Amino acid sequence: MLDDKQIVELPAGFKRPEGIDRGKLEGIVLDDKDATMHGDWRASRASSPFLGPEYFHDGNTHDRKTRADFTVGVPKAGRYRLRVLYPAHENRASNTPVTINGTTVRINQKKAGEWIGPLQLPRSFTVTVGNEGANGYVVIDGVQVVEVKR
Ligand SMILES: [Ca+2]
Repeated sequence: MLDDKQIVELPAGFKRPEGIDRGKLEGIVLDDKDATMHGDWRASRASSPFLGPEYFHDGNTHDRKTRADFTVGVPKAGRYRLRVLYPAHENRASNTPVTINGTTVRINQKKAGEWIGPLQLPRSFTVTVGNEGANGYVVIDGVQVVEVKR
């Protein structure tokens, strides 16, 4: 039996049952760890499902300094739709700002990730999730980008 105080390390490659396997998602999928994070992001696993080992939230600070920049590379310029991945919850912001290649839209994180687009995008672009003006927790778990074929 394990002592209560003992910390159990999960073996490398172990997948938590509530986690999303990025290999099963369509398109290009970045995890939060692939982003360049600025400010005060806090790791959590309290809500599920989530991608990879965890997700991050901003502590509901709407401090305007906490943001994450996902640099996305796609095979060719074209039309893509994308969504920010996060476990939805009632305490999330309903107006989280997401800036894609310079254009800002607001997403409702109380509900599961809605697709944004299709957008005409270059081979490399940035998806920034910030917390300026947010009215609840801003949460990042990953970004999914899917080509829109005619
Ligand atoms: Ca994640």
